Amino acid sequence: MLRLIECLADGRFHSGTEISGHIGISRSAVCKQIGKLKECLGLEIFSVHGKGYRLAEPIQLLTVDRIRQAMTDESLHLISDIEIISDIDSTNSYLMNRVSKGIESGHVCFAERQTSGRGRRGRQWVSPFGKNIYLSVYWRSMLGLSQLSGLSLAAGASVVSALKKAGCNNIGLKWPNDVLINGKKVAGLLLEVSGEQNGPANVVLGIGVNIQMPESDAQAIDQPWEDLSAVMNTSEYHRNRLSGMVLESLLLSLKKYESSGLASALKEWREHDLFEGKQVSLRLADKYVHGIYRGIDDNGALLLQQGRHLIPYHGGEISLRLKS
Ligand code: BT5
Repeated sequence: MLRLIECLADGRFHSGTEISGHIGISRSAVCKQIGKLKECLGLEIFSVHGKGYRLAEPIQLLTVDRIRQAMTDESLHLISDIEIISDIDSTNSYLMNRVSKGIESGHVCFAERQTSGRGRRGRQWVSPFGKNIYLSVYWRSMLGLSQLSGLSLAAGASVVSALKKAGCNNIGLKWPNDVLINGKKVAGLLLEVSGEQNGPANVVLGIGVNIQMPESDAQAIDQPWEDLSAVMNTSEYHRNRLSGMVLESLLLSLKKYESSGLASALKEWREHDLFEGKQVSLRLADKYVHGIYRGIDDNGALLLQQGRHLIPYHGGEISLRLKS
């Protein structure tokens, strides 16, 4: 089916005869596969008598070569393997499963679509085909589990810097792991770790970035969302190029964290913190607490000013909302 998508990727009309010649299947097989693309991958495809088939929107498919071209040697040598999978439940789940079967640190997995993309605590990550970035990296860390709690903060800060370099404005961070544009969520990070309390640990770091989210898929997102195409020219910045830039920043932040922990990313995180000084509510396991958000401490804990007290709140069952 990928070859068929490649034929249609430019968003122009292609006749059944042309496609069947190109991928070496009969015209009736082309017709059947078009049906499958619509049904299984949720792609919108127009078929017009006498003209053929065309995708409602062009698609920039991911390729390993193009992703690598967008990266520098410094990050490329941290990669042991890159896989691009068309259709998968979740790139994080995939790598978590592969860890027990033995993969090398620096194993990277991209997907064109996720059928069960995951956020934290069982939440869903909406992941339609061919439009956004869904990426996970496996990293073998020498640090202990407790030392890794600040890693998703460090990675989030580095991704924001990379997207800013690509020309994306009005972008910043919401504790602990959300990237927002114009106050709406454009990307999220999911860190999963297993291993020994004092190290080593297996780390799978996943990120989803919306590049061009179709409205029809976005209906499943239950909070304000944004995509990069709203604030930058994403046809100039090809999906492969953005994927390479995001992957590079993730890999370099993993490497840097290994030697200096969160300390090296604190300045960057604080510069991009969107909530400083705002009245917020924190949802804890069993209650809400309210106060003024005062940024993060050196361990990455959220600081909430309640009256004259400055109280640190650590990850876990906390979610941050602007106080309504
Ligand atoms: C996150 O969780 O933000 C982490 C998302 C990580 C996704 C990547 S994709 C590659 C890798 N493989 C995976 O399976 N996951 C990772 P959390 O903070 O729990 O936020 C989840 C919430 O974000 C949902 O409950 C929705 O409200 C919202 N959401 C879901 N899909 C979204 C999207 N595409 N864009 C913006 N917001 C979304």
